[in-house]
Amino acid sequence: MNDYTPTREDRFSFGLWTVGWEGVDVFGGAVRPRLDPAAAVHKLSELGAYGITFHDNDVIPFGASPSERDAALKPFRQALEETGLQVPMVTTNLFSHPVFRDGGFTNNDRDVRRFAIRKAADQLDLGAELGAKVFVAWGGREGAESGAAKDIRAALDRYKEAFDLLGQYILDRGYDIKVAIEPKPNEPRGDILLPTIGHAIAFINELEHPELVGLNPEVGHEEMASMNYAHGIAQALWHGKLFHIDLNGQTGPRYDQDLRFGAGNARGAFWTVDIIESGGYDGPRHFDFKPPRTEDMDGVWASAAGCMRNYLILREKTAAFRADPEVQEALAAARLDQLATPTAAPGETVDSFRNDEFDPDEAAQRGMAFERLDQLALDYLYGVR
Ligand SMILES: [Mn+2]
Repeated sequence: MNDYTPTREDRFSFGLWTVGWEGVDVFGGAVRPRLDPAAAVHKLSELGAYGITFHDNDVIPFGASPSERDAALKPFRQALEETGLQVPMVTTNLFSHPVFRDGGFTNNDRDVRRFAIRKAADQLDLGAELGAKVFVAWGGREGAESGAAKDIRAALDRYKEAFDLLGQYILDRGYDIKVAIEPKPNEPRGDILLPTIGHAIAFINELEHPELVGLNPEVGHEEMASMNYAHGIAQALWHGKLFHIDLNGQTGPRYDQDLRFGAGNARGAFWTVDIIESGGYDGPRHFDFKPPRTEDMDGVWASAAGCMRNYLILREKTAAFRADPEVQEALAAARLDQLATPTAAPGETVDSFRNDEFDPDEAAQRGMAFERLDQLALDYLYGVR
């Protein structure tokens, strides 16, 4: 029996802001002390993670002078060297400081937009230096609460302009970094631009360098919009756009819960691991969760360990499900092989099968046998198979 102990080969990574969340929410202040970034690196390494990710201001205070910046980075870099922990992804905080009250890249104030792009470029420089391959762009403040205050078409022009400028910056500097947009429907803004995976994919197609930009879909963000996360990342894979993932837990369309991965919608988590493991995604298994405010630091680390443990449990269960001969048989009964077969044979046109013999009434009698197949999956999930 597997004891579900993570190793670096599992490629688990955590945002510094996840285990470092002090518990400040809309209704209350901090419940935990600030977590030293270097200490977070050591503890995550000890727990079996291979990577840590961060927003610029998770490590470097906003507005730091060059010497303050170096001083803040020094112990963090040293901890990375000591542990061998990787920095596979970096991101920029364009939402906390009051200057971003109306967002960064789509702020109505042009001066703020220019500042936001400079701030993102600075973090691209640092990410490149630390070996990051992905730059996540979560536009949490890019949105509105009211109507006329935001001209959505103009805002999308500015959003595109920001990604075009940063894409050119990446090319000019020769950085081996791709950008991953993280959709979210709302919170903190009443309505956020690029609210779902689908909106973001359509937007990327309008960019100057669409090849540099893909997605970082988060479980909770899609489920807040009542979307099916596994379907969403499957579509992102289909477009070749799944550049990164944010794993966590959510219970339906409510506030962004950021539960540890595997908590919340457990059935959704099963299919999420199934598609990640079988769909060709080869990036980090990154957790973006918030250890609840109820927890002290021991609880924080228990929560982080739980993310990895749940992933490994589900990885084992989904692999067993896929390998089960009875499942193979149920997949065939559900005609998955037919779905994988092109509707037209090579060279056929619509006219080729215009006169096919077909009895709709007879075909209408065929059940799809999906329930038996799904129950086999639930038997694995519930631990009885
Ligand atoms: Mn979230």
